[in-house]
Amino acid sequence: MHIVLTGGAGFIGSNFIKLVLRDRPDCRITNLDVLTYSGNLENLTDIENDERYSFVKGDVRDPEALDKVLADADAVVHMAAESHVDRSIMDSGPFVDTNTRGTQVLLDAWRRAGGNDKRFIYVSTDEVYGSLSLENLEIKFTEKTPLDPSSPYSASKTGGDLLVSAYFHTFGMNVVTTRCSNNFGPYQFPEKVIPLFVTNLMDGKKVPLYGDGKNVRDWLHVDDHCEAVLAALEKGTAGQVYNIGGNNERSNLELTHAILGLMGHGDEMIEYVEDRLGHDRRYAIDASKIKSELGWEPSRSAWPEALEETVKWYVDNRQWWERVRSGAYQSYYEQQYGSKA
Ligand code: NAD
Ligand code: TDX
Repeated sequence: MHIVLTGGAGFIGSNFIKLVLRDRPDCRITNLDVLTYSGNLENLTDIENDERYSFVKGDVRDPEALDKVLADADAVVHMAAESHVDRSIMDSGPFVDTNTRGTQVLLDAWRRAGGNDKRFIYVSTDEVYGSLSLENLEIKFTEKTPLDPSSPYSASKTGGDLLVSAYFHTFGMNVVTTRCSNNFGPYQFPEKVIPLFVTNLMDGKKVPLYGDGKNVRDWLHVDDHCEAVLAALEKGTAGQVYNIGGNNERSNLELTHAILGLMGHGDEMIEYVEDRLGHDRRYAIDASKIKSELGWEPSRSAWPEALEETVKWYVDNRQWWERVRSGAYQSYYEQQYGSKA
């Protein structure tokens, strides 16, 4: 099988490529990525010479580039996106353009390439469901929960999500959508909370905790997520949505204390800062459908072991994140955190 993956130079995409090359000897994978600030080919140096892997620098909004790369593909896994909520609050334009319009351009190109009956996976997010309250912790997002996104990021992902659904209903396209919770693991861009906090502490800086720190996220190891995407690719039913979660709900304060503990620091390193605008209070995933229908459940997200292993990866790979930070990311980082942390 020849898979075209979009966004494979990013955090989840680069981990997905390694998983496919390791666990699916019969698969070839082509990585189409335009290399924005978060796309980093250094994430792939250990497999770049594998003859089953190839890289094409290209944009999901560019129909000509897509026509070339999709010509002999058997499946598409669409991960390319602008992915950081805080950036979408600063400037939503690139989010709508890549996450919504880019998905439409890609869907049309896949149909032109004869892909209507071949699998197309859209990697969506739990953020399309909006926010849950802290009042009743029994309530979780199911695939039937109405879409109610609250940030420009999640609205732009919802645009893509709805287009994928429309292409199933209109053209009978062979699409499957996955909606996962917060990923953690190696090679995550150090703007996201876990690598940001670990790298700040390594630099002797405080960690900027938004608001009261009581917001809750469901933490999923990236390897678990990639396994679930592979299950959806191979066994999912066309037109269906599958929620993917780690059964691992933690408040940001709990997460922060765990990171501080692992790194030998106390509460004095927390700096409570102004809350994120429109900050979603709680995400929680009911992943029973993917377990019962596709036989997937998380096996790598166990807490605190998985967090400890991830923290260690950033501690051991200072060169990686220093290089990442010194690029285009630097001015954003200073603008966002320079005076705060
Ligand atoms: P990331 O920001 O690390 O990587 C995104 C990749 O997409 C980068 O390599 C970037 O260069 C590429 N890209 C961006 N715009 C592009 C364009 N126009 N054309 C081609 N390539 C482009 O993001 P990530 O955390 O790896 O997320 C991957 C996907 O998973 C996204 O669709 C995101 O919405 C979704 N997701 C992420 C999480 C999470 O916790 N990280 C959770 C749920 C869903
Ligand atoms: O400096 C910070 N301080 C802080 O308290 C940052 C960057 C974050 N936070 C809080 C905000 C969130 O409640 O930590 C939590 C996690 O924040 P992010 O790492 O920015 O992730 P989130 O906004 O939850 O979104 C992530 O998960 C869903 C990904 O970035 C999305 O791409 C994915 O769809």
